[in-house]
Order: sequence, then structure tokens, then C-alpha cells
Amino acid sequence: MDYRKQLLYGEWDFFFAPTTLANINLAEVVFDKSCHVPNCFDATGEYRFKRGCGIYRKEICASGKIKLEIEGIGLRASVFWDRQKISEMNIPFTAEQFVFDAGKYGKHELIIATENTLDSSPSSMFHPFYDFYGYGGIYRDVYITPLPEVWVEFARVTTLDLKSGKVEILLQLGGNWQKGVDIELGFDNGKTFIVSGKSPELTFCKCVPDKREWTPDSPVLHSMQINLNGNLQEVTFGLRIIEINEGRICLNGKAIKLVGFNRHDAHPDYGYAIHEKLIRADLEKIKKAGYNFIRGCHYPQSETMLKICDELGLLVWDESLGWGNKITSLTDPVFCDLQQRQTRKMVRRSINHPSIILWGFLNEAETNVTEARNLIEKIYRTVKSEDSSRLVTFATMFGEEDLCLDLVDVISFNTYPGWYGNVDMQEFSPQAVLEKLRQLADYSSQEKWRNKGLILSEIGAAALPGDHSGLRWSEEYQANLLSTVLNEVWENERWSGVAFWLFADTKTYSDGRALARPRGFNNKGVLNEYRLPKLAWEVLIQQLKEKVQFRRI
Ligand code: ADA
Repeated sequence: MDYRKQLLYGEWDFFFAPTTLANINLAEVVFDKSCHVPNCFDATGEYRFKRGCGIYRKEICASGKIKLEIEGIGLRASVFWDRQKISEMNIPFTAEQFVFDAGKYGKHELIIATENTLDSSPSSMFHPFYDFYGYGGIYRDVYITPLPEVWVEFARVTTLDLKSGKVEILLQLGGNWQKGVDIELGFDNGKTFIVSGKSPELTFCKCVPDKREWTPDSPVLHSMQINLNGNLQEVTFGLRIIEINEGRICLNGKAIKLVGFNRHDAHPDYGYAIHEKLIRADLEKIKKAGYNFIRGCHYPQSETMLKICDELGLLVWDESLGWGNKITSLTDPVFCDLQQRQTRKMVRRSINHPSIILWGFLNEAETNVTEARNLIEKIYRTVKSEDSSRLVTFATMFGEEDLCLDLVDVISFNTYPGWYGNVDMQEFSPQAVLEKLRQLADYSSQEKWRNKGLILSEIGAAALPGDHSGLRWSEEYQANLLSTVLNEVWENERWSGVAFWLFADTKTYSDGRALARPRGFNNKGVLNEYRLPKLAWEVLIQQLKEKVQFRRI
């Protein structure tokens, strides 16, 4: 938190044009509408499902050097200050920041022109074949911060030792640090100490007084206050260590069983611009039901979402944007560069959230091809260079055929036995599911994978609300399948956890996949898109309760 930071929330002027950004002449734009930001202009109302440009304008009082932060747009954007282009944004969901001179004190005009047309070139960051809807707009919060002569640009707090509460602190300075700085720091608003430096980067270790561990059962947060020349910032963090011991994922030294959901940060009425209250309601539901794990599929999670997970004690897999990317993309230099950039940005932005235990990237890319190895290895290295304290993974759909599993810390399988592949199976039979899960667990138990964690990152079946036929597509079929999976993952120690596919039904496209995606939704949620429960929701809660009575998760 930065105490000078101003949230540009609320009413903005708006204009829609059914064209591309390249064809927009700002002088001809008439802002004839207004809307609330964050906003997905094509989620609802007049511009629902339209493709084109959503142009947003806000008047702002500012002067001198400022930092503009935009937490996420879709699918691309151009940013203008007083009609001068400051920058372009070409990675959906990724937070970007721009430092520039706002000019003399007074009213200025900020324009964020977004575009949601789909791009199928190899370098595209959002392909039309992705199985979630490509909305346009300003998905997340926008902030400005007036900057002093020198400021703390980045602060990272890493737990080194739980017993002593020892942490490593890294501070990176922006602005005119050459004269040397004295920074006053303190923990939990307690006694302060001074750190002096004459370089843009300072690293040192400290013990947190009155230290308390962060765990899912007791998610105690600490804070670090930073005072540089009277400008105050605060970093929230938790003391916890995540590691792999003999193939098991351990939190604070104890093996943990992760049980939870893949969750799209989306809502049918708001797209990806969903209000904190709705995010909180989802997360509290998950926590109260007894789960401890969320895979934020398939893009970086918002600061709001992560903050709530920190508070509730939910463990998070945060992943950068990707879906089924083909080898033509994985070997395309622009795509490779964007993937590395977005993953680095995700890690730097969210690094202090204790809830995040796993960094992921490139969901279901073509990692059964040797040429994919280069990019997988590069992204892995990028993440580790920013953060060696967490585990790194990607979700594969190729099982034993994957050629990149050796390159990451945790093997994560997406698999759909009993759903895809077994189309003749009308009534659920556990056999196919159990066989597949045992085969994957056995494969991952070989000597060469012994030190890797193992997660079932996706598994599920679609259920149409109200279908009680007991056959495929029914609530019963889904409940039976997921309940079989929960038993198996719980009993087999090789699995460190499961993220069921999916928390809530999610909007996708209704064209090419019409038969597999009735209503234009991915219907594998255990809740429908408005969060009304299907049978599986209740069945799994009961089952989990019984299991937890015998062993803690
Ligand atoms: C994949 C993919 C998900 C979703 C799922 C499904 O595993 O990662 O995003 O598309 O399949 O429902 O088929």
C-alpha cells in the first residue's frame, strides 16, 4: 500500500466504435456515454458481445511526475495523457505501470482506449480458441500516484526461518537515489530502524518481532512500514515456507493435501470486471466449505482476490495467461518475449502474498513437442530469478507423453477420464477414472520424478443444472465423478492435491464448440454461473467434512 496512491474508481466517460484502435481518431470521438470503471463493455447492455473499441476517459487533477498503474485490460489498449500516447498494452490481465510528467497543476485528461477484436496470429496473447470469453474493457483498478524525488519502487519480503522469524528484505529505489537515502522501516507499526543506501537496490535480513506463522488455519499477517522522506508505504506479508520433501508439497515443514477448485475470476453480467464483494463471496464460500486451494485459471489474479486469500488462508496457484498454445506460438519470438514479460510482471506484482504457493504458466501448451522446452525453461528461469521461495509448474494435458516435466518443480496433470475420450459411457463408472489416476500417480513415482510434487490440476465433468437423469450431463454424473476423484486423491499419498474443474460455470464461445459448450458456457462448474449449487457442491462438502474429521488438511 502506498498512502499517496489514488484509485480512479467510479464514473468515466465512454464511447464505443465497431473498429480497431488503428482506425481511431481521438479528435472525432464523442464521449456520449458514461460507465463505471472497472468495466467490461461487452459483458452486458448495449454493447454485449460486440467487437470493437471501448474508449474510456477521465478528468484528473495532477501535476509533476506521476505513476499511472492499470491493473488489467482486455484485450489490448492504447493509453493517452492529454491526447499524447503514453503507451500500448498488449497483454490482457497483466498490470502495467507508466511513469511520466503530468504537466502543470490542474485538470488533465486520461484516455484508455481498449480493443477486443480477436487475433489468431502466432504471437497473439488471446486466441479465438481459448475456452473463456475474450471480453474488452478495463478489467481491473486504475491508480495514479504523485512521485517524490526518490521513492521505493519495489519491496520484497521473503521468509527465511520460521523459528526466529527471520526475513530477507529487498528494496529497489526509483528516482534520484544517487544522493543516498535513509529509509525508516518497522514491523506491525512497532519500533523502527534505519537502513541507509546509495545504490538502487538494498538487501538485508531482519527478524520480525512477535512473529506468528501464516497457515490456512491461522492466516496471521504481518506488515512492514516504509518511510522514505516522510512518504509512507506499507507491505503486507506472511511468515510461511513452501517446499517439496520427498515428492510431497510441504507448508511450514508439514505435508499438505491441497483440495480445491479452478476458478475463473468472471461473472456473466460483469465479465472480468467483477466487484470485490462478489470475489469475496466466492472465496468465503470455498473456505467455509472446507477447501484450502484455488488455481487461478488461466491468467494472473487481481490484487483484490489475492488479498482476500491472504486473509482467509486459501492457498493459491497464480498463473500467467495462456491456453492450449501451439508450437507455432511457443517458437514465435514475439510470443516468447511476451510470455516471459507477463510472467515476470505477475511475480513481481504479487510477490508478497503469502497465499501464493505456486507460480504457473502456459496452461496446456504443446509440451509434448521437444521444441517447447526452450520457452518452458526460459519462463521457469525467469520466475526463479525473481522468486526462489515458491514452486513453479505448468498444467499439461499430455500425461506421460509430456516432454517438459523435468523442467519444473511440480508435475501438474489436467485429465478428463470419464468425460472426454469415453463418449460411450452414459452412466458413470468409477473404473475409467481410477485407472487413469493410478496410472498417472505410478508414472510420477518413478525414481526420476521422485523429488517433484504432483498435483491433479484439472478433472471434471459438465452438468446442466436441473438434469437429474443420472446420465452424462446430469448433476448426479458430475457428483459421482468428482467424489470418486476426491477419495482417490485423498487416499493416495503421491498426490499433493487436486483442483477440480470447475468452481462456477463460465462464459465461453458458442460457435465451434456449440455441442460441447451448451448455452455458450463451460458447464463443468459445481455451481452455475450465478453461483447456485449443483448436486456435486453438497456431496463434496459432506465428503470433505468426513475426511477432515480424521486428518487435517
Ligand atoms: C482444459 C482447459 C480448461 C477447460 C477444460 C474443459 O483442460 O485447461 O480451460 O477448457 O479443458 O472444460 O474442457
